[in-house]
Amino acid sequence: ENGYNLWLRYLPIENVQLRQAYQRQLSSIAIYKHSPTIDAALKELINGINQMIGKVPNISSIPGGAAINFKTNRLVLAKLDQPAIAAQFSTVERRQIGQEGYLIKTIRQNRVQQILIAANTDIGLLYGSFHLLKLMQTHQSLQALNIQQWPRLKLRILDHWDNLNGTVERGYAGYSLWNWQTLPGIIQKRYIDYARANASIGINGAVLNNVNASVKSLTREYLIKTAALAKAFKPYGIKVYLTAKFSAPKELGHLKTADPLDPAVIKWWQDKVKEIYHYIPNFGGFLVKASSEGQPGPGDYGRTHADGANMMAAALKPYGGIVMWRTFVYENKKGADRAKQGYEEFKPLDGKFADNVLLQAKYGPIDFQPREAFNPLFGAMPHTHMMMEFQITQEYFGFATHLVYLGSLFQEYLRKDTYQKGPGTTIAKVLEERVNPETADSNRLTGIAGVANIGTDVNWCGHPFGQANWYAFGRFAWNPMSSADSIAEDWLKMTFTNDPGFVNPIKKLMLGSREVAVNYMTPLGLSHIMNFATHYGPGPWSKFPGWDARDYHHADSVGIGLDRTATGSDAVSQYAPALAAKYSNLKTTPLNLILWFHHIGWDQKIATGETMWNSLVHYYYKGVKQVAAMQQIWQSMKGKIDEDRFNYVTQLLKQQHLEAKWWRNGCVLYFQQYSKRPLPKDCKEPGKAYWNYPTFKPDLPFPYHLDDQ
Ligand code: BDP
Repeated sequence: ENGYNLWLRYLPIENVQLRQAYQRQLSSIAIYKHSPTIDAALKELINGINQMIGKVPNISSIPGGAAINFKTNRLVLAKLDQPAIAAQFSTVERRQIGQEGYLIKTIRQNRVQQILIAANTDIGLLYGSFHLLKLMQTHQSLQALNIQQWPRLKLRILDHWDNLNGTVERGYAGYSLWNWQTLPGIIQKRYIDYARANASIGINGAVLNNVNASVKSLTREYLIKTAALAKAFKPYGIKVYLTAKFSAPKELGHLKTADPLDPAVIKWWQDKVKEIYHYIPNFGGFLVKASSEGQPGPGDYGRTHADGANMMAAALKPYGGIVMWRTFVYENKKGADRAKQGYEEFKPLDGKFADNVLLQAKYGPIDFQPREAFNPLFGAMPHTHMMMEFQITQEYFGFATHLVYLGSLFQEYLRKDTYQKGPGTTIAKVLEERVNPETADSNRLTGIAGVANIGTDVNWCGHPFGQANWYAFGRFAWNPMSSADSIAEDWLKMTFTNDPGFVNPIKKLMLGSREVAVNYMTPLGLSHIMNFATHYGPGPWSKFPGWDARDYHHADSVGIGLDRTATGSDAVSQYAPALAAKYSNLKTTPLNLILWFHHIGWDQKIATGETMWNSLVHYYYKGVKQVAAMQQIWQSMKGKIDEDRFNYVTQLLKQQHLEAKWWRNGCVLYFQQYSKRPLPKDCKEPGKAYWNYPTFKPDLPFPYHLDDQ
């Protein structure tokens, strides 16, 4: 068992009663019409059903316009333009599901039962088929189904930070999936399995290349390669997008400028877009990282982000393409609070972006940290389409070595209340554009993106539990108000086993795992204290020209944390007044963000009931203990799942435990230099042998020789 099949493992149903019920209910499948998407659905159903119940269903066709025939039990896969199918559902149901949703219903006449999967589109039928398979994978009854499902966000996109040479920026699961050398001729099975996995959770877009873009991806040669992938993904409802480097008119077009207001530049992009759609008729559009971390952008020509985004959007508009423009901008200036910069640059541009532009903002104002305050741009740009950017790849979460279930993180941010239009203005609502009902219509452009954690590793994600983060991202993209708990449960059942003796304890372990990592990495609202170059392991001592990690933690002889209230950087003022007031007062600031918003004296008592120093140390020690507890729980699962994955996760957890200590020891010893306080009595002195203290060399050796203390 190598994990290749992800959550699409269709294990034989061992419960005889259930298997027999499924066998009766799914002895045949009927469709009205074939199409590439319907055929993909049929293939998945036949394969899944056969694997789970050991019987290949018969496939039959129903003539268009025919009534439902109640002679046999069967599964019917049909669009709602068939009157006999439409008649089974209300007008509201049929409308509500839109262009990508589906309805699943069990109907009965006398003793004959039919399960209908109905949708307005073929892709809805494919999504519905995956839902039915999920019900079987999780051993649910099909007796009385009445399911209405539709996605709450229009664009549900994976961002691949893949370079054309096959490496993946911040990718920890092997190389890029896209083999540019053998494209367009060779369509690997893996591409199709990637598309299946995405379709099974409703992901409908993929940005194929790195945000730190190469113009090469826009050359004719690469467009033809990209077209082959786009064609392969199409039956699965996945559109491809490309990142567009702002300087492309200069680099590829040999123009003197890339100024977005220059007529020659405008023309160059128009021609390029025309060429793209010639090769890729269902091309989605561009993702752009501009005027950010050294990437070129409109700022180079004294133009605004809106000038740049709108110019590209105008070129894409005639073809239905869109622009996703990132808000990730900052300068590492001494004394400047990086958390404020995105808002400062973008907030004044609210309402200035074309209607086919979305701003793609990271969940926090800094950078995919284990925990940040939420990005104040959410809710503050009511006249702009805002799109969420999550990071599924664990750049700041122990790469593919640490078990961190991100479902909890996705849930935390999506449910955050921005208060921008009073209480209840959650980020989910902002993303769904449900805040202003008067401007909300079904065509509104809404979206969410996740930086993919997928590569050529046989199990796709490196860590077997990394798959859960891909899965959870898709489920939250489908419905931002989903629950991390039930997603974890489905994933565990589909990926491992339905045995409650495994599912219940491991679900609990998963749900706690993100907080555990926060505890041993960046407790109480600390951020960006990881090794500067790799973002792996501790580095509160990291120094870099112009700034250093101290700009993020502000530890000194008095205390620790950033004052972001009015007496400090005043970042609090970027939030709605109710929140600004809450965050300004240490007493009302959530405990898990106190060091994000306040500089706190070492001896000051905080809500834990202990002093700041003792609390900080206790969090680090607690994190390490929690990983040890995770190891123990995992050990008690021996025999409940396959040996291969059991042993692999065992090793990974052991490594995670070593590294949690690496974090604890590094951070506690480093901060102790400032606090000059002893460790609380119940905390054993961390081993110092392997640290080059007190010089705090920026790149500490990897802790292979960590002893078990
Ligand atoms: C940072 C990553 C860097 C990315 C950047 C981004 O370290 O590799 O290029 O985000 O999002 O977190 O553009």
